[in-house]
Amino acid sequence: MAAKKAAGTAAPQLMMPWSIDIDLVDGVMREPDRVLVRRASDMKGYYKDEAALQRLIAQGDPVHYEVFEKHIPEQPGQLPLCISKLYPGRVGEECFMTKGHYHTVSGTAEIYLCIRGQGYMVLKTADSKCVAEPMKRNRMVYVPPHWAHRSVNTGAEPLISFCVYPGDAGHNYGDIATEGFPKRVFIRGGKEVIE
Ligand code: PAN
Ligand code: ZN
Repeated sequence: MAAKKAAGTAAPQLMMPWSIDIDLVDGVMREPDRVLVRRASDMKGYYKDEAALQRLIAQGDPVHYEVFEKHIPEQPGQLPLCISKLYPGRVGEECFMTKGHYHTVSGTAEIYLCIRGQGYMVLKTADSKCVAEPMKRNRMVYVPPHWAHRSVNTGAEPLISFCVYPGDAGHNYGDIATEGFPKRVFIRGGKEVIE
C-alpha cells in the first residue's frame, strides 16, 4: 500500500547516482562544477614574510592553489569531495601552502589521498598540539576530528590530493586566521626546515 503524504508536503528530492572521471596519475577532475582559485593576494597575513608576499603580488599575483569540486549539498549524510591542487613556490623561504581550517562542525574528519607531488599536511589542535604528516604520491593522510589542517608544497611540481569529508563539516577559516599554526615549513640551503 502506498504511504500517504500529508497534504501540501513536497516529497524530499532524491539525488540521482552519478559518476565522473578523475585522472589519478595527473590528478585532474574532468568536469568540476566549481573551481576555487586562491592567489598570493588571497593569502595576506598567512605567511611569515609579509614583504615577500607583497613582492609576489606585485610581480603578477601567482595562483597558489585551486580546488576542483562537484556540487554536493553540504548536508549530513553527503560526502563532498574535491581535488586540491597546490602549486610549487616560496614566499621568501616559506613553502606555498593552503590557508588551512578547522571544520565548522569540529568533530568531523577528512581523508586526503595524495596523488602527486610532495609536501606535508600540517595539523593542529585548539590546545596547540601540532603534527606534520608527510604527503607524497599514494600516501593517505587521515585528518581526525578537531584537527585544523593545511597542506604545504615542498617540491617542484603541484601537490595534488583527492579529499573527502562529511557533508555537514563546513570550513572555519576564522580561528586559524587568528591562531595560525605553531609550525611553518621553509626551504633553507636546499633543505626542508619545519619550525
Ligand atoms: C580541502 C581544502 C582545500 C583548500 O578541500 O578546502 O585543500 O584548503 P583551504 O580550504 O584550507 O583553503 C578540505 O580540507 N576540505 O575540508
Ligand atoms: Zn578540511
